[in-house]
Amino acid sequence: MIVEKMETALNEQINAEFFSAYLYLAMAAFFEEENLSGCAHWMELQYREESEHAMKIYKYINDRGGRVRLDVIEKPQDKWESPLAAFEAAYKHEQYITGRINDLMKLAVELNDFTTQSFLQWYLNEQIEEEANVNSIVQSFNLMGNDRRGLFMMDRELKQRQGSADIKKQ
Ligand code: OFO
Repeated sequence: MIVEKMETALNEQINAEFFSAYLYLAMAAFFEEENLSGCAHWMELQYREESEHAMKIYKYINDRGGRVRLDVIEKPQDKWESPLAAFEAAYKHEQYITGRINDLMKLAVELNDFTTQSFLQWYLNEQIEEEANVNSIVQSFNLMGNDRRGLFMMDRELKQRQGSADIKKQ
């Protein structure tokens, strides 16, 4: 059985993960509109990954005999100044999510909830990759500057992303 305080915090994290999914889907739609199908594809896979992150917590709460409570998902921003600005926003968002996972871990430690600590370890590790992946894209965009050919190449590269296992290599 999971204590109520932990259950509430995990339910809030389900919402945060679904918001992440929604934000990345909004970015995918933005890139579609900009005719950058590789960037759109990358973001669409990110949307799927975030939904999986949410569902992993959903399952965990149920497995621990808790109660999943879904809340309203905030409307995401849907326009950015440039492809770089969108990826920068994604990087900032991942840093925010890392902070949230750290807070969840702190709470699990305070509550002596060893099972949840073990469960959250996966998310701590995942956040290292989430931040690193998007930051490396931001760095590539920065190097490229205003080079249109570079943008074309970058878009082609991002199209190669094949799913959660493959993204770690990009
Ligand atoms: Fe769920 O890791 Fe990104 O937000």
